[in-house]
Amino acid sequence: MPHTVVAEATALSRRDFVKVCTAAAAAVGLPAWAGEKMAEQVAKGKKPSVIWLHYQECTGCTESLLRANAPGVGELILDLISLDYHETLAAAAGYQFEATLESTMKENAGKYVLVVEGSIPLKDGGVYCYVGGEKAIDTLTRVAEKAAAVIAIGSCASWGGIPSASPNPTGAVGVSQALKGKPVVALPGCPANPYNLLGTVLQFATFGTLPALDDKGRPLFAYARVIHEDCPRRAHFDNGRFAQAFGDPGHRQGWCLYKLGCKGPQTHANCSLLNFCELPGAWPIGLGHPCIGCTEQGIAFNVPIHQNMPIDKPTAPMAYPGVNPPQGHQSLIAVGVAGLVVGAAAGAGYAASRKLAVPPGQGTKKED
Ligand code: FSX
Ligand code: SF4
Ligand code: F3S
Repeated sequence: MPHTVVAEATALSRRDFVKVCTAAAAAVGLPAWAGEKMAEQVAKGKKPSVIWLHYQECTGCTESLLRANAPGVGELILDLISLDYHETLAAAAGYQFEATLESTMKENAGKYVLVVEGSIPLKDGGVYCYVGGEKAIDTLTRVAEKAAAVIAIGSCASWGGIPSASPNPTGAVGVSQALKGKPVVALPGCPANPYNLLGTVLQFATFGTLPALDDKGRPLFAYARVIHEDCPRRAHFDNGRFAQAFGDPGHRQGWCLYKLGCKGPQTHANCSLLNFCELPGAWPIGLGHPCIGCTEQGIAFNVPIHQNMPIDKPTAPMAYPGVNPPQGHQSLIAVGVAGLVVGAAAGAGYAASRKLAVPPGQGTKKED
């Protein structure tokens, strides 16, 4: 067996593990029994081997995975897979570590999952990024050839991200552009939301299949809706209450950030429902910053942060997520299930509308 670089042991009892798997399955839109089935597979030692390659990026995707609370998304993912090669987390180094890549590929040919973090430079023959003495594009092509599935984590790996911003000095592209003809699951986000890796891994490890994707290779369970549809500040948007400047009274009261350049109306992502680090409110809009469209090629690092976006869905939803989400620590289970409930309610319109009135003399109309 290849050397496993990340410890597999966790402090979770089997009962807790089944519980967390079930909640995680629900959070990412899989049936609850998928979590139970996954826990059974893990008990039988059936974990997919994963090779994780790093190229041009900031390592924020790995960092956000590791910064979750316990029992966290990161811990759960590391329980569901056998992470056999990961350049950031490896204890080994040099030739010994590079040998792990070769042995993992050999022993799991056609069965391993390749996760790529970071963009791939193609300009000037790809000379701008070498790892272990080999060009990024060469290692990527070689490792992807024998992979059962390829996952691009983060915006850099999905479509080039920050390294591809104009003037794109290295000719940085995403994995699907570098590997012509190979299906790639893209999980954009800068960093990617760890839940989206969890959902993809859960499905692959349990059923051996990949989630349904949109035309950009993004799983529909996470990227089918724009943030504006599920934003906790949406009631303020629909009632014309906008922050006009950072730090003004509207901003301090949590009003809509549209006029500060929020890209939520055009950005497909689920960070409004499944926040980062499993902390309610830990996402850009939750912290008072407009969305910069980090999951969208053509918006993030392209459209100026404070430029206003067109509105395609002007009609108010049937129900709003709460405008004052609870703050502080919350468990994976609570966040996952809350995310599912909010998503279902907002999507299906079961709950009563909670439109708020504009306080006299405050707020502005949308068209202002
Ligand atoms: Fe890119 Fe991931 Fe942004 Fe960083 O590595 S998506 S620069 S947060 O972390 O690839
Ligand atoms: Fe939320 Fe931005 Fe839409 Fe306002 S414009 S409701 S802050 S997504
Ligand atoms: Fe990214 Fe916007 Fe969410 S910047 S993390 S898609 S709020």
